Parts: sequence; structure tokens; C-alpha cells
Amino acid sequence: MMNSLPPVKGDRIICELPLYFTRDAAVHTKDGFNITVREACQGQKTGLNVAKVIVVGDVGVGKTCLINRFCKDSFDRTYKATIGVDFEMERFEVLGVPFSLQLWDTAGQERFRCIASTYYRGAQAIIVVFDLSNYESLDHAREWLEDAMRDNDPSSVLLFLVGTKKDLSHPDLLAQMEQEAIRLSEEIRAEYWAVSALSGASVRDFFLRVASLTFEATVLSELEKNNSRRAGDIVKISNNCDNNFKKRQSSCCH
Ligand SMILES: Nc1nc2c(ncn2[C@@H]2O[C@H](COP(=O)(O)OP(=O)(O)OP(=O)(O)O)[C@@H](O)[C@H]2O)c(=O)[nH]1
Ligand SMILES: [Mg+2]
Repeated sequence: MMNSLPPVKGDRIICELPLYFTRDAAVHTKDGFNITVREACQGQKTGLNVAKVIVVGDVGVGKTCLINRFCKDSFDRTYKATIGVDFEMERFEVLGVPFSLQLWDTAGQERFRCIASTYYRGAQAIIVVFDLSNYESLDHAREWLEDAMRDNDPSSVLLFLVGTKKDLSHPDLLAQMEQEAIRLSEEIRAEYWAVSALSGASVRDFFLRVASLTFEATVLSELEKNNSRRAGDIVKISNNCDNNFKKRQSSCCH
């Protein structure tokens, strides 16, 4: 079945870590992939290939358009509410390793909130979206994050705060909104991005960054797990040795 998949699109092949949007609010500001991760990928010591990403935020802020711009390179001016939750799978190749993002596009409408929240569990990344031309939607971002975080492990989830509809925002309002958003990003330890699904500005850069950082974090945690498992085995083996040694000791003494 793997063989029937078409090759990963050229612009989804990532060899270098893509840059953050702004230094003030970046998950990290290193200019390359973690060396341990690079080495693990070279030796193909990683079997990992998929990460779950959930996209949350107020109704109509542009979550679906953001995903559609990236996945289908299309934009729809007419609003079609997401019912419950939608799902897109996007394939990448990072440092020579196949990697996919499962993008869960949740509904912002209050009446679907309960259904949508049942899909939050087990995310590697959370994207909180707000509308750069609507202050209220930024004000609600913290609430969305708290909700999405309830079923996830705060120490391992990567957070992104994304302002959409940059094309609509007046420059003065945009500057003010960005200042607020960067302040919030620092506080909640999210990486901030401003994009436009209409023009496509920064959309691709954003998702490549999400894929890269999620990949890096997941490989690191996989390596950590393997190491502790190996350390666990060593402890077990040495316990056995101890027992054998004691047995031998007891048999030769008596
Ligand atoms: N000008 C402009 N309009 C946008 C942009 N992104 C989305 N829109 C418009 O905003 C409206 C809502 O977009 P959606 O992507 O459906 O919003 P949503 O967040 O998915 O909404 P729910 O599914 O109800 O939660 C649509 O009419 C889009 O055309 C953008 O970058 N610029
Ligand atoms: Mg939607």
C-alpha cells in the first residue's frame, strides 16, 4: 500500500529548519535542526511518521481557509461553517524521513464545541487561530488553548498562535494586534505567526515550520523513550546477573 502513494511534493521536502516568523515569539531560535535528530535521521534510527495537529479558534476566523490554502492551494470567499470536525492529511519528507501531519480542523461554532473537543486528545501540536481584524477573537485565544490543553500533556505539546486575514487588517490596527499577540505568545509559550489565506502570505512557511518543529520534537521524545527502555533493559540484565551470581555463590558455598 505504501508503494501506491505518489511521491511527496517537491515543496514539502524539508532539508533545513525553516525560520520562525518573529524572533520575539518563536518556539526556539536555533538556526538548524537539533544535531541528535539529524544524526538519528541519517542512521534512519527513527520509525516515527505521523503527528496529530489540532486547529482551534473562534467561529469564522479562517481555520478552514488556512488549511485549504496550504493543502489545496485554494481560497473560498463564501463562508461554510465546519460541522464538528474536518480532517486533512499532509505528507512531508523531513531530513530524508517520510512524515505526515494529521490536521484536525475543528468547528468554532458554540453548538459543535462539545463534539470537536472529543478530538483534542493526543495532539503533538495545537494551532490557536484568531482574526487579525477582530480583537475579540484574540481575546478568546487563551480560552481555546485552555480547552485544547485539557486532554493533552502541556510539557510535550507545541503551541502556535496564528493571526489570519492579514490582508484585511489596517496597518495601525495590525501593529497593535501583533503587539498584543506577541505578548500572549510569550506568556503561553507559543510561536506567533501572521498570515493571509486570501493572498497566501506566509501560509506555506508556517506549515513547513509546524511540520519541522513537530518532527524534531517527536523524534527527540522517541529517542528519549528508546534510551530509557534500553537503560531499563540493562538494569534488568544486571539484576539477572546478580541473581545468577548469588545462585552460583550459594551453590558453591553449600
Ligand atoms: N480577507 C480574508 N478573508 C478570509 C481569510 N481567511 C478566511 N477568510 C474568510 O473568512 C470567512 C470564514 O473562514 P473559514 O475558514 O470558514 O472560518 P473557520 O474558522 O473555519 O470557521 P468555523 O468553521 O465556523 O469555525 C470566509 O468567508 C473566508 O472567505 C483571509 O486570509 N483573508
Ligand atoms: Mg471551518
